[in-house]
Amino acid sequence: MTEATPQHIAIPAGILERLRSAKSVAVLTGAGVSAESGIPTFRDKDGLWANFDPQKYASVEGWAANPQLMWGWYGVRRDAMRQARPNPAHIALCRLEDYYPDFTLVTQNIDNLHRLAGSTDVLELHGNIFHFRCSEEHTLIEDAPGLDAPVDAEAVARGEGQEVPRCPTCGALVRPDVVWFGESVEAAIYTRASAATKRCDVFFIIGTSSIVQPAALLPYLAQRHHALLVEINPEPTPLSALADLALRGPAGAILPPLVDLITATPTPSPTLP
Ligand code: BV8
Repeated sequence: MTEATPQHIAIPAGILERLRSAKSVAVLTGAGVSAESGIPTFRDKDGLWANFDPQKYASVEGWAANPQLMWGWYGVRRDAMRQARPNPAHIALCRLEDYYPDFTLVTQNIDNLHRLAGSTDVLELHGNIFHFRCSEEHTLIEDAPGLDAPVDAEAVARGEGQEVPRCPTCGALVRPDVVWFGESVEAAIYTRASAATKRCDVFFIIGTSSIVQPAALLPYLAQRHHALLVEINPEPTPLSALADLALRGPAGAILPPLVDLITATPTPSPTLP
């Protein structure tokens, strides 16, 4: 059976049938899904890490060494993410959530754009930049003096720290509720992500370099449990060789027509009179 596919997406009929008939689907997204919302990725040439060393700026050691500079750097990113809006990739993933009976979205992104797009029950492996917690008690903090104070982006770029708000309960420094290098992903979240990965019929890997652990282990777990692996990324990654289908291009351009194909009601073949 040949499928009328959008110009730039050629999907073998057998794979398209598996995509259409799947009951349980899991998706892992990375920074590439938010690239078309104007948020720089981590490792692309114009990525975040191009100017900032992740070990210095997104790690436990970095916080211990200079919490004021870390607070400033996260404040600059938070202000940029606050301006960002979901792009067609985020919206297309909401359509997939509506289509599949069992759908789990796991993201490495901290920008809140999946939730803003309407995805429900998003598993945020690396936390959320708009949430805060006490650096000592680890309790979530919704309000504290200075929590919303704007940061001076130019001062931060010059390496100048910004004043860090204090926990209203114990006075310890407030930190972003994100997972830094050298910190464990929240066990309950990773357990749910692993369970969804083990039971899924299809596992999408979208916009991630598949480098950061333990998120990068999930596609291998999916494959061990016989899921169909679909990668969407303009560039090849360490995972590409494992993928059953690798769609090369920006997620915002590929996902909408792909979801159209998956959710289309196949036209019944004409029956002879
Ligand atoms: C941990 C939050 C246990 C903060 C981030 C083996 C096993 C276990 C751990 C390790 C291990 N080896 C090394 C480690 C340690 C480390 C790690 O993985 N290091 C890497 C560098 C090798 N892992 C950890 O520390 C993790 N914790 O393992 O706990 C433990 C406990 C104690 C001591 C040791 C271990 C915690 C990792 C979480 C770190 N936090 N972010 C913040 O954001 O500031 S990671 C950061 O990287 C972001 O979350 C980001 O999302 C994530 C992954 O990057 P990507 O999303 O993939 O982004 P990237 O730029 O790399 O790629 C973008 C892709 O998009 C590219 O492929 C590009 O081609 C593509 N793209 C571009 N445009 C588009 C596009 N795709 C589609 N459409 C487009 N338009």
